[in-house]
Amino acid sequence: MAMLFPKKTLPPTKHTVLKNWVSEMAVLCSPDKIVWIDGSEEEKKRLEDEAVAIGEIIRLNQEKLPGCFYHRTAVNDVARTEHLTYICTKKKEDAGPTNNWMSPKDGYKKAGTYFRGSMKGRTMYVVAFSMGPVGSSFSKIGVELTDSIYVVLNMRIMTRIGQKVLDCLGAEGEFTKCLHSKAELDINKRLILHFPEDNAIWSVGSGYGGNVLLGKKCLSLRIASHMAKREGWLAEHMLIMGIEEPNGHVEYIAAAFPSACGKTNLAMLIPPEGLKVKGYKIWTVGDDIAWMRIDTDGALWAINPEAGFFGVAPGTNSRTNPNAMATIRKDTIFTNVLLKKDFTVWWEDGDEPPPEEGIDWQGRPWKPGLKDEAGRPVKGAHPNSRFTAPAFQCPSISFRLEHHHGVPISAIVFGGRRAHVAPLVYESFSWQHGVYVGATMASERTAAQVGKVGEIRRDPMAMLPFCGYNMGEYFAHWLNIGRKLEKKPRIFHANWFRTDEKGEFLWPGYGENLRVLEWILDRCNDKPNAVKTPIGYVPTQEGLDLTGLHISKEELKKLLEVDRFDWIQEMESQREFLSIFGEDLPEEIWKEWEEQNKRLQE
Ligand code: O2Y
Ligand code: MN
Repeated sequence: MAMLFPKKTLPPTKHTVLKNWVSEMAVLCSPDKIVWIDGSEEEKKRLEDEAVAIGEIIRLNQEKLPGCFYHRTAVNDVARTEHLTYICTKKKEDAGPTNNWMSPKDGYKKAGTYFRGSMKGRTMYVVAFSMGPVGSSFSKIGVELTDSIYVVLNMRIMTRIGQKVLDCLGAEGEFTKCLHSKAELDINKRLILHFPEDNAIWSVGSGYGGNVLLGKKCLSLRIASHMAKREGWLAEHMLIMGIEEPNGHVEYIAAAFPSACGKTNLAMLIPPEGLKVKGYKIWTVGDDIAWMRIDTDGALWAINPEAGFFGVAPGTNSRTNPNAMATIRKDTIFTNVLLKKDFTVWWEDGDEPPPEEGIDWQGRPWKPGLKDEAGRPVKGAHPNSRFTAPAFQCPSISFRLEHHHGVPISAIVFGGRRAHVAPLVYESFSWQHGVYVGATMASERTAAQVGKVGEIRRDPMAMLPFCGYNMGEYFAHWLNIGRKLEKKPRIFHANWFRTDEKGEFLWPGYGENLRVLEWILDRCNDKPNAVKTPIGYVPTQEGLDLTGLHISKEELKKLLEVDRFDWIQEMESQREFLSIFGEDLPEEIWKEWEEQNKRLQE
């Protein structure tokens, strides 16, 4: 069904499949207008002015926060909605036991009813974007159709967009078809659907973050993990950072932690005083996603497909993350934080004391000490409020972010938030053992999360919400990659959150985590500063450089302890979890589980 484009907005591409698809989606959504995004500065200015005029964003104090804007989402639309997120494959088993599944036919039909006519009175923006540097053979192109200027402005920061991407796509290039409409912002008519077999994403009824910036979790993890399985690479929920050693050599690590474990802080770490004298420097390549492949040298190389940070505001301050604070001083979009009278922003656990008054994330007047009807404190900023900021503004950004080839990975770190059981750090015995460690990693629920405090949530490789196919097959894919790698990164597990009997953290975290990374790099260089335990190699008492830290011998012992009693219980919990995958779980993972269980019983 061809639709005529108004002359002014002639599609700036010769890609017939793309043009036909845009026409077809326009017929479905009935926008008043179609605008092809070129990515220019003039266009940015125009979109900002228009979004301000219609109240979609608020211009912040341009003297104090140049180029910054404020956005509030609907009250029921403040986080990813995992229960409305589906993998739509022909066969249910291809989505696996950990994903919501819908058939493609049902998915298109159900979401189609929500999309029909949803853009009446609105503009459909056509945003061509590249995940990864434009033109790199490791990058992937997507085109997002959206009726939200907020989405366009965020995509502009988080990805590379516009004419240069359309040019790179040419007349026949492959792209992911991403359709988004806020529609009625009705949670009962919200769906985030992934069609890996069609290379398509449909998101409707939301205007927030991970649900609508379709290049991020939807394309770069769910769709990309499916592509990666087919094409022989890895799409992972990992930060990438470079550690410049005292001799000037930079080693890169990739690390996977579940959401809310401080990934952004770790990626932008500043060396603590005690280690700074040694001459370490940290280079941030990415804070959330890593695409990794085996290169011709037989090593694992990674790119960060994103170009910006979509970080949580509350808790971000000059102590926890000075680099993030420097990054968001200009050209940043703030979402759901508190708006101050002088049109600057505030959030809980930031740098400043609460303002005397402000407008909270729900648009209501707020002042410190405010309580709701039930007597509970009312927060000024939503706990999941965000900043969207360009990566190049980060003082620790690595020039390799724009490097087409990426960076070689020396170590992979899996981590979780465990008050007990998991030591501060340990090294797996082999790639296969490391995959088992990643497959069984877990976090305990904190008071800040919904559910029972302390409850264990297994989150393999931090990919549970993001793996676009059967996770049993995903583990098999990891094992296969290991078989092909000639220079395998070593695999570690870290836990910054171990507590003492009083519930106090034993490890100071933040910049001090570099001491653990230093040990990890020592291990990659075969330093014998480790002792063998049933679960892997743990630092010797002298293995970590603790210069300038006040940690007693007892505390260090507790931090590094592998308690057999706790671990035997842990193994039972792991067995229960692994059983979910039935026949799809590779036998190598069971073998690693059994051998570790045996070592613990000995
Ligand atoms: O709540 C959202 O929509 C965003 S979630 C998110 C954002 C940036 C990086 N990681 C995450 C995550 O949940 O892992
Ligand atoms: Mn994430």
